[in-house]
Amino acid sequence: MQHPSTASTATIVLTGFDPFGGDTVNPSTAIAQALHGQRIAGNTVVAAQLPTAFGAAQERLRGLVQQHQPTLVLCLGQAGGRAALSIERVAINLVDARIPDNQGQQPVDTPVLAQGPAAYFATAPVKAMLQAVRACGLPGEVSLSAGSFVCNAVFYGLMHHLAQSHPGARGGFVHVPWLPEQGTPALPLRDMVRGVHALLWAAVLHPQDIALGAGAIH
Ligand code: PCA
Repeated sequence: MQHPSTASTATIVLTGFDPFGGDTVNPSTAIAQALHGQRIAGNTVVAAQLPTAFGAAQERLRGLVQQHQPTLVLCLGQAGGRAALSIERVAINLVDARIPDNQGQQPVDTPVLAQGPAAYFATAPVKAMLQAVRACGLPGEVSLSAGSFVCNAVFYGLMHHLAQSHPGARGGFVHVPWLPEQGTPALPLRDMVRGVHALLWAAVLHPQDIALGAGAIH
């Protein structure tokens, strides 16, 4: 007989990206790896790294969802220049790459998915996640743009895939600042790990989001 504490097979898939654009590290993958195996309210975190490449990242993520049948998928990505854990609310159906991806692809003004809707919202509870980050004493924000590079495309592809094939699973995306050795503004890895751990708990414990004003005037 299985021990009750190990009986659950519910999974959270938590991904980061490999380094890109000349960087040698990517905090998103370091955070995901640090949380691999954590138990979060009956769910086990499975961490994985996605390639910073338009086509390959989508394929890898779809494979992970197929394999693990997760209740929640949270993708992390690096957003150099941002100062806070940046909880993305919207994924848009647009690719406009300012730099090539890690396979040399640099699409400009193409849809992520021809015939797809203009945008998807995160189904993870962004306000509850924000509240959890702030309760840790860490900088957090709800962001209304995940950019137009690989992260936005992966986020869009994830939300489309979940909507089509896994309606019971929720999805979200969090952009994270640089590590101190990469530039400023930055957050230490241990703080980002603490913040993402807290927001994962909030995501699992809040089937419905909370009402908390966090919008932008511009
Ligand atoms: N950040 C990039 C892609 C990979 C990553 O970590 C982005 O924001 O699109």
